[in-house]
Formats: sequence, C-alpha cells, structure tokens
Amino acid sequence: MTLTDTVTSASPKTDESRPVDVIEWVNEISALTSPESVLWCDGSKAEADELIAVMVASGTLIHLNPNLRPQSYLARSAPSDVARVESRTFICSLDPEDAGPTNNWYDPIEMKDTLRGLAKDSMRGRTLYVVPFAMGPLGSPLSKLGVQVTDSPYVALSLQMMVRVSSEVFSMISAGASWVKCCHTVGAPLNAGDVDVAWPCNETKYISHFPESLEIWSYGSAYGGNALLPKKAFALRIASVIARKEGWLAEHMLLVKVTSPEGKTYTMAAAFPSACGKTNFAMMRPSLPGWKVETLGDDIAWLRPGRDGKLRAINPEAGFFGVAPGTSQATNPSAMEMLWGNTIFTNTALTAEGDIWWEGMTKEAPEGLTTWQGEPHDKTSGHPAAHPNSRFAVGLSQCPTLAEEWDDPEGLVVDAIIFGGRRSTTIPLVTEALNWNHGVFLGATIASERTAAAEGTLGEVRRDPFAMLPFLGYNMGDYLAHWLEMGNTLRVTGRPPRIFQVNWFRRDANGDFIWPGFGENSRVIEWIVERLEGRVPARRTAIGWTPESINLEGLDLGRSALESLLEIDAQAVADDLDDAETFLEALGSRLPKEISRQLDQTRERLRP
Ligand code: OXD
Ligand code: MN
Repeated sequence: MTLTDTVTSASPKTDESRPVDVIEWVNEISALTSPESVLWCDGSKAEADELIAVMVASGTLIHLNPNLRPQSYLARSAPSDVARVESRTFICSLDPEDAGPTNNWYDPIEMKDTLRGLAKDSMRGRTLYVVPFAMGPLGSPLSKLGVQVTDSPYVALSLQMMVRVSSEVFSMISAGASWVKCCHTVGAPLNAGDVDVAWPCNETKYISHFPESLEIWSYGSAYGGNALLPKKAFALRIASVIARKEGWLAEHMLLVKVTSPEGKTYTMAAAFPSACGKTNFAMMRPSLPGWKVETLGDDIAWLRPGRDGKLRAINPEAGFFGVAPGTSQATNPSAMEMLWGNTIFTNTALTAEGDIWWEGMTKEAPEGLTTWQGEPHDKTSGHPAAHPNSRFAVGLSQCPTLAEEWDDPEGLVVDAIIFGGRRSTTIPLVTEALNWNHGVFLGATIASERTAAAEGTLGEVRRDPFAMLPFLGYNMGDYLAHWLEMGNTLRVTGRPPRIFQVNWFRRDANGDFIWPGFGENSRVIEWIVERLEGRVPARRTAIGWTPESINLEGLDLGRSALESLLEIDAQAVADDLDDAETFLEALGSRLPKEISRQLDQTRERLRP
C-alpha cells in the first residue's frame, strides 16, 4: 500500500477512538489550509517506513550507506531555514505585560487574523498529518498531551523520534484530558503541475504561542524548534505557563542520574544556555574511577512536587535533537555510539562513501565531501562542510547511557539543580548557593558568551536567566517570583534540592581554557555529591560556597590553575552585578523584591 492509499482509505472513515474536539479542530484547519489529503498518524514502524519512502522518492531524504549507517537518512534544508528564529517567535497573550519585556508580544486576535490569512490554502497539494503525542510517560501525573498537525512529512517523521506518538493519546483526550493544539505549515502550497522542492518552506516565518488558549501556530519553517512544536514551543513556552498555574516548573534542563563509587544515586537537573555542551554533560563518561553518569534527558525537564512532597523530574521528550558539529569520540563517545543507525541527520556533510561527517568529528576533513548545501567541499574555502547548527534526531532508547528510570511515570527525586554558562572570567568552576532564594538569584543572573556560530559580537555576554530567555511563555519577573514560591512550597512539603553554579569555560591569560571539561567534569560532580552528603567543608564567599579543594588526582593541572578556576575577583563580580542589575531592572515592577534583596546582599558581602 502506498502512503496515498493509506491517506484516502483511512481519512474519511470515522475512527471511534478519535475525540470529537480533535476531529472538529482538524476539520477546521483542513478547511482553511485545503490539503490534498489527511493522514492520522499512530507512531507505528509501518508509518515511519511509509514516510521515509515518500521522502526518499521526493528527494527530501538521502538514504545513507546502509553498511555504514543503517536505516539512516540525511535531509538538507533550504539555506534560509537553518535555525530557530527568535525574532519571529511571538508570545500572544491578551495582556502584553503577561509576555513581558523579554518576549516579542503580539496581539492574539491580530496574530490569528494574520496567520489565518497566511495559512489559507497553504497546504494545497500536500498531505496534512495529524500527530497525537504525549510529553512524558503515557498516564504519568507529570505528563501532558498534544496534537500537532503538519504538512511536512519530515516533521511528522521527526516527531516519531522526538516524542511519544501514539493513538492512545486520543483515548485519553476522549476521556477528558486536556491537550495543546499545535498547528504547523511550511507555507508552500503546490499548484497543479508544480514540481516540489526537497525542503519546502517560506521566507515569511511566524512561531506564535497563545498561552490563554494553549495553542501554537507555526508558519514558514520546517527546522528544529520552529517546527517540532512539542519541543521548545510546547514543552517550554506553553508548558511554563501551565506549570506556573499548576505549581510546577518547565525548564531548559538536562537530567542525569549519578552513582557514586559507594553505590549511592543522585538526580541532577542542569540548565545551560544553548551551545554550552548540555548533550555532552547528559552523556558524560566520568574520568573518575567508580563514578557513573546515566542519561535521562539532554534538553528539557519538567519538575513537580510528587505525592511525597519531594521535587520530582521527568524528561518530557523521547529523543534527542542534538547539535552535530563538535561531537566526536573525544567529546561524546556515547553520542557517537548512539548514532550508529536509525538516525535522521539534517544539514551535515555527506562523505564519498555515503556516510555523514561534520566539523570536529575527526581532525581532518575526509576527501570527497559534499557540503550541507549539496556542493563539493573545498577544504581551502574556509567554509564548513556541515552547517554549524546541523543536527541529529534519534530516539532516547538508542542512548547507551540511558538510565533505566527514564520512563518512570513518578519521575526521579531531584537532589541538585545546577546552573551554568560560558564565561571566560568572573564565575568560578563551581559554587553552591547559600540557600534556595540565593540559588534562584544565581539562576536569574546566568549569562553566557556568544560563540562564533551565533549571531552577535563574539565574546559578548548575554544575560539568559535560567537559560530560558528564548523559551519562556510569560513575564520573566513573574517567572522569578514563581521560582521563589516553589521554594516556599518545597520547604513545607519536603526539602528543596540544593542549587549549584558551574563554569567549565574559564580562560587563562593566553586565552586558553583552564579546565579540561567533558569527563573531567565528574570531579565537580564528586564535590557536589560530597556537599550533598555533608562530607566536605567549603569556603563561604560573597557569591556562595566554593570548594576548599577539588580532586585533581591523575589530572595534569596544578594547584595554581585550580586557584585561578576558583578565584573570585571582587571588582569583576561587582561589574557583573551591575550588568545583571541593568538586565533585571528592565523587568520593572514585576521583578520580585527578593531578587533585588539578593543583589544588595551580594554587594554587601563583597565589601572588604
Ligand atoms: C536547542 C537550543 O536547540 O537550546 O536545544 O537552542
Ligand atoms: Mn536547548
């Protein structure tokens, strides 16, 4: 049976399990966008095979050499559709104050009008896929449901790798569960006789969120977070709004389980801005003997007080959409192992043998590469062969370090929350917050330097509270207040996790990184665990508790290097506080007083 047969035979007949309100919504979108056919997806292997067959035939997917990379495919995007577009991402709350000064606000009624105008007949000649999905284990008290409609088979297939796609979701919606509407179109209708392109999209793009009606509309892009709506749009922007109402947290955090040599286990959730190595941390192979780090998630965590009152976390996703360049045997051997096959790559280079390659995978680029744009690679050109934001999409189950609890509906009790950023100076290797509110202040003042791959001035420090700046669905000031409030709740029901701040990226006078990072970060994890177990004293400084020492055994790093890593330069910290204050003051009256108080107290502690 071809995909088209499936479409025409399956669509008109009413499936009893399909909820009436989902059918009505799909009919409404379908009447607006005029697709050629409608396909209700179920997440099965047969469906994935059909989607792949359609895309290989249309040229959207290149079948990689099955002897080198079984069941794996490469997609090449349009050159203008290669990353999340923050400038085209909108929060359309009724009151602009509810979006706050850190978001692009747009009037919801006007936005709906604009989108309806753009979406009119936008799916002409295409199939509309209806994808029901769960964020988190099906039936877990921490999970949420959604349905994405999309006219991109690439997106429909990627969703199968990234989230739990299942028609069981329909039964749960029929039984009354709430769900988020995710409407996506690439905005590239096909008229009779038109020849399709490999990566249809539109130069006009809108990624619009309607927090009051729990809806997302995405127009014009098929790339990553713009189009895979369960990820940043639902699991962070919309979920953060739901979480505030319901008393939990939707965070841009990796989630790991750490086992000490004594066999004690700890769950850690860590927030880092984009391009700080979250995926590498999530799959860390500790250099310290006897330690184990197991993966639960690399990008998003939902944290909620459980029935026992303790803060519990799940990863709402079921796959990775990782940045490829820089991933290698040295930086992330587990990821390299995980990508053995069954993977969709986007915008990587293609080798002469039909395998993928990206900058950093090996020292030297192989001969005969084809670039992400499908051209022969000229090594002397200075242009990378893979796009700096090229990606792999793969299911969690392929991760060799996956923790067995990854699908536990109760989630894991969080012992430590870690904040980090990319800072050449000022921020020590590791600090422990003095208490929950001080930890919230540390999260509120996270900043990270722009890397060469990102827009903006190299090295410029961008404030990115909780690494949520592009991902928060409501007012940043209200968000900080919510974090403070969560501390109050957890103090009553249980014990809030301890909060830490790390910085792997401090540089010496020559501009070289002082800390080796990657598996050696286990030395910092060891210190964190020792703190949790109350086994090591620490130095109380103006910005929190810092180590008296870190285990450097077997590492070619002297005491003086460690001192530089832990150094607190009072002037640099004071300047950093001024910068943080300027950022925070822009939140106006919604900035919690407690955050200003934490800032004042830090300044006071800095005084000689
Ligand atoms: C991501 C990001 O793609 O944070 O995960 O930008
Ligand atoms: Mn991310």
